[in-house]
Amino acid sequence: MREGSSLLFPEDSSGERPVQRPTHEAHDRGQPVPIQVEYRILDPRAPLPPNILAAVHFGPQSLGAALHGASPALEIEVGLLPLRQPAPTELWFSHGPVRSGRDGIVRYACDDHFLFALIEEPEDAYPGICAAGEAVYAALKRFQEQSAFPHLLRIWNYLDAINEGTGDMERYRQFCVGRACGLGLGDGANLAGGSATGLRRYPAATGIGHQRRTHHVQVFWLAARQPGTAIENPRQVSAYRYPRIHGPVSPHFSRATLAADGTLLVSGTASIVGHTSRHHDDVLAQAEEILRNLAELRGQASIPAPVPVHAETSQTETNQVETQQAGVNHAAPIRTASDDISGGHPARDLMKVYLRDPALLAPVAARLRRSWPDPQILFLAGDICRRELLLEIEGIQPLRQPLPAADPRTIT
Ligand code: 3EB
Repeated sequence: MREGSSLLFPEDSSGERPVQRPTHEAHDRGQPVPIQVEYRILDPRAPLPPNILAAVHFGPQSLGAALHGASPALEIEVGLLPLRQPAPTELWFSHGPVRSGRDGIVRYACDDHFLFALIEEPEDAYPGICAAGEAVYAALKRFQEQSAFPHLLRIWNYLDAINEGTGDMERYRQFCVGRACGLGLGDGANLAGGSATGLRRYPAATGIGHQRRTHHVQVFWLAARQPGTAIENPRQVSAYRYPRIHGPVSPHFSRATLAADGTLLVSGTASIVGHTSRHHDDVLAQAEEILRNLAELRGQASIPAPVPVHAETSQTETNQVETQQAGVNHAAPIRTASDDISGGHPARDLMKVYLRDPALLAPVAARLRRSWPDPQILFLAGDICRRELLLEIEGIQPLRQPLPAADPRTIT
């Protein structure tokens, strides 16, 4: 591996690896294709909407694969309990024809611009979570090295019983060891603090624990033909530089990826300042800290903060989702550049909120609603990778760029 670059997230793809040639190289040079994603409540009896690259379903029930099998989209079932019903599906829209397939343990779907891929491995096929994580990440790395979509933008990691085990044997910490080994980043001792390798560029990520046993390690990712930019948060020590007290091997991810189209893909963000967990037993204080971290990240990516909402809404949660789906967006002050091509679904911030204790939903939801004018927020019950943390929030923030004032679409 070349010093200073990462196979996961190469500095420069030109001539660096034998990739399949892109079908439409012009796209690589031209205007970046927008990432289009939304949460939508689907009729479980209906087929997936057209033009879907990937559909991420949440909940214990197996909803997607059997019923939606006609679509080439990659369908993913995340076994975390949604805290509001009906639960939306996360839909990643395609741009042009979708091809799907399987390569070893990797299932994938791609269009000409983006690839979504999934590995789900039964844990009992391995001696432990470390070995399972290593196998998953070795397969991911191998796949990505051959891929026509060499730029890994975003990874999600879901595992069972994430806080089980003590000290360095905690399953999350062991998963981090396996992840680094699978990526070929050397043994744990060399990686503590992340400085030994010189590797600095990682995709954004989420690492969350299932609250019921699925017996599987589930890792899925978004990769692109065009590179993104890794963003770090000055309020937080980069995760890959965490000191040894947090485990034998640092977690390898960036705080966010700014994709080529300006979409900010924000990693799971917790109440961590420096490298230390803050506000151990106070979920609202953790929420405030997370909002500060998110605001700092937005600043780093030069995206203006959303305008606070002062009026409480009387709509039910379901109505809010439906209103947003209809494209009504009274709170957002500006339209976004990708509105033009999103077929009547204005680009919006998406947030996914993982709560260790579902009983804390009401106060957290009330607090978040004050800061985010038009979020589509998906609340899930999930365990955070440090046991003192009660809350973690990830996000997708589309490019915000005012259209010219004369454009009639800016008049609301
Ligand atoms: C943190 O900041 C919180 O191991 O992939 C967030 C996002 C966290 C991703 C991962 C872990 C991961 O350290 C935990």
